[in-house]
Amino acid sequence: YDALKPISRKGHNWYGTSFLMTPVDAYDTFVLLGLDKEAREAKELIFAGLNFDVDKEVQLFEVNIRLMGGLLSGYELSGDQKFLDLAKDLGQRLLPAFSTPTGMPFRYVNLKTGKTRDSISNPAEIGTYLLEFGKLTQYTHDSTWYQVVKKAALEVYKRRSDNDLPGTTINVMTGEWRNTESQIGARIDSYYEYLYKAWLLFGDQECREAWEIHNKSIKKFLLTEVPSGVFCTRVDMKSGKETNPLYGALDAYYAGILALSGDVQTARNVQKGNYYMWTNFGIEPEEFNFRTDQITDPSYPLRPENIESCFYLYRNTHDDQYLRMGQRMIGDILKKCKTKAGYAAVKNVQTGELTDSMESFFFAETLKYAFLLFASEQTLDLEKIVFNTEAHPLKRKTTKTD
Ligand code: DMJ
Repeated sequence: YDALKPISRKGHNWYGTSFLMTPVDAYDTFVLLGLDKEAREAKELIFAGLNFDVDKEVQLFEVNIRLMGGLLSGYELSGDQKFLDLAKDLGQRLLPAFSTPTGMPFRYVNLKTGKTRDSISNPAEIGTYLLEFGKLTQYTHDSTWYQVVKKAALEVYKRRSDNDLPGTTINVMTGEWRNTESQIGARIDSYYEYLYKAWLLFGDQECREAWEIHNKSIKKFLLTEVPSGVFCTRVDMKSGKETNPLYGALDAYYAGILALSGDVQTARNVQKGNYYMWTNFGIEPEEFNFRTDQITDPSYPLRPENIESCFYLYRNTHDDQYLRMGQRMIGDILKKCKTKAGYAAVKNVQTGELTDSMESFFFAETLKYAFLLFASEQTLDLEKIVFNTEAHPLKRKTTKTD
C-alpha cells in the first residue's frame, strides 16, 4: 500500500491502485538499519508490483520525492539496474508537466496520457526536482533532465520580490503570484532546501547564490524572537510586514538546513523554538500562533522535521542537548502514537486522540533520522551523501570543498 492504516490494520492507496509508496520509502531505511530480510522483501515487492504505465493522474511533487527519490537511492545502495530503469520510466512520464509557457510545472500529470492539470502551484511543488532529475542526468548522460527542472526552480527565484522573498502560490501559465504571503513552511520549504542541496550534490553555484540571497531575507524579515524562542513568522513578500505569526511542524526543518550550511548559531536558536513547540504541547502541533501559544492546527501526522534538525545539529556540534531533545521526541512518539500494528498519526495533540493513518514518510524520514541521531557516524557520512527532502540518501560525486 501507499500508506498504512495502523488502527484498522488496512492500507490506503492514493490513486486507487498501489504505487507501493510504503516499501519504496522504507527500502533504504531497512538497508541503513541493517534489516536485510525486510530490505529484500521490500525490493521484491517493488520489482514485482511497481508499474508506471497506468492511466492515473499523480501529484508530481509527492511522486518525485517519495518514489523517484526512493528508487534512485535504492539504485545507489543496491546497484540493481531495475531501480534505475523504474526511475527513468517515471521521469519520462513526469516530464510533460513542465511544458508550460514559463517552464514551471503543473501540479498533476497523467502517467499514461501526459495530460496535465492545476496551474496554481507553489515554490515547493515547482522547485523540488533538482536532486532527483540531476541524478537522472548523471546516470543517463543527458543534460535535459537537470536543465528542465533547474529552469523551473529559477523561474520562481526570478519572480522574488524586491525583498528577495517568494510568495506562497503562483500561476505557472502566467507567472503571476496568487498568494503573496512569504514563509518558510508548507508549499515553500523544500524549494529553499533544494537550492542549497543542489549546490552540495552537484556544485551548482547559481543555486547556491539563490539560496544565500533568499536566506539573508529569511533572516532579516522572518526570523522573530519572542520570550519562548526564535521562530520564523509569515510576512507579505513585498512589504516584508508580518501577516500572521504562525509556525508549525513543517517549519522545523529550517534549523537543520542552517546547521548543514554551517550557520550553527542561528540553527541553535531556531532549534530552541522547535523544542519549545514540541514540549509545550506534549507533542508538536501542525501549526500554532507563536505570539499567543494558540494552536491553529492540532494534528501531528508523524512528521520528521524536528528530529531531522536535532540530527543535523548533533552532527555539527556534538552537543548532547540535541541527543536529549531527540530522545524526548522519540519517547513521546513511542508513548503516544504506538498501536498494535504500527504508529498512528495524532488527530489532536491536546486530547491525544489518534487517527488511522501512517504516512510512508514515517519510514523514510522519521525513523531514519531517529536511528541516525544515535548511530555511529560511519553508518552514514554526510560528506558522502545528501538527503533528498524525503530523506533518501543520494551519493555526492565529490567531497565538500569549502
Ligand atoms: C515529507 O514528505 C517531505 O519532507 C516534504 O518535504 C514535506 N514534509 C513531509 C514530511 O513532513
